[in-house]
Amino acid sequence: MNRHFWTRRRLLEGAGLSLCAATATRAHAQDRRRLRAADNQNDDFPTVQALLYMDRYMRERSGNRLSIQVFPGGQLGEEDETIEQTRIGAIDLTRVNLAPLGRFFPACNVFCLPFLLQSDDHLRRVLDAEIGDEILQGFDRRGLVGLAFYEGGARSIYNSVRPVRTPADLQGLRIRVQRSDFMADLVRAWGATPVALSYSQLLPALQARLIDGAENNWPSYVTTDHHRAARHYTLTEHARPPEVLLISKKSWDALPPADRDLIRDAALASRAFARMRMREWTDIAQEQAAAEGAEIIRDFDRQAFADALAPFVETALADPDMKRLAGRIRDLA
Ligand code: GTR
Repeated sequence: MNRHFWTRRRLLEGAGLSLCAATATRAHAQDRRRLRAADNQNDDFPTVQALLYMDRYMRERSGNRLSIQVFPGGQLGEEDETIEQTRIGAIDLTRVNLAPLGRFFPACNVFCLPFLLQSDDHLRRVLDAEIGDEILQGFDRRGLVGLAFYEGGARSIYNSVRPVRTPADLQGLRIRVQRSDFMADLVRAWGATPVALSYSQLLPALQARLIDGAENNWPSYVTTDHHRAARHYTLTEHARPPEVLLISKKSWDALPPADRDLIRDAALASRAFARMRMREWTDIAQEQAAAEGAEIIRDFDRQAFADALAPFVETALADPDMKRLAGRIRDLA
């Protein structure tokens, strides 16, 4: 027997197990999948942390075969762009706010209907049940699969010019809004001038006084440093559009069912994690804003802000779908 052959055979027999393992590892490496995820918030923001949590969850349960590469800070583009890129499959996952999605999926605007959602608990009752599922399923129409909602917290108005206590104080102020016609109309109905600007351009625009203010939740106000540039924060809590995690239908359809199940499980687990983080960050952000000189305005006429928006709400509710949806949400208050 050819010595070389004999040695090889012995080697192969003796190392039978590790050979199998090696083959398996090769197969493993072949179907290894690293999904690319976009988020426009900074590294330690709850939504980005939730994506990183999801990555760990998937790695642990797939033996490192399935993972997520997270691109925070708008590296892959502004929300409009990442929605589109995800639709066409250039990005696998994107975490975005529901307000900019309202242009493509009008039902999302219901979360921006002023003063409709009363609290985080109310929002949770909506998102964790039928309405939430319907909205998630609605993304299928345009090449997206809705995986989970993350809470966004309540949005309030802030500016660098003066303390705002009535809608009259907003007259003439240039207030930045997300790319959302709905939000632009809302701000206009208060007498301010809406300016649609991307999230990343907002701080320089505030600093250069190109705009006077914006509206956002506590963690966004502080993690972006807006609280230093626009220190009057009026706790209007006028809208509560949540965040959503979407996966490209193209990426989704290319995955085996077991991987899809794992991704869904990971998304749900990350939702619980994000909630906890969001609560912590909301407290931290409030304290930090106050400690660093923001003026937090709690004593104002909330009703006057709601009254000023009555015609706007009436117009929005002229749409029967919106009216029905808003009614169902109100019933869960
Ligand atoms: C934040 C949200 C971002 C972005 C931002 C904005 O609350 O997390 O995704 O939508 O608001 O105002 O642009």
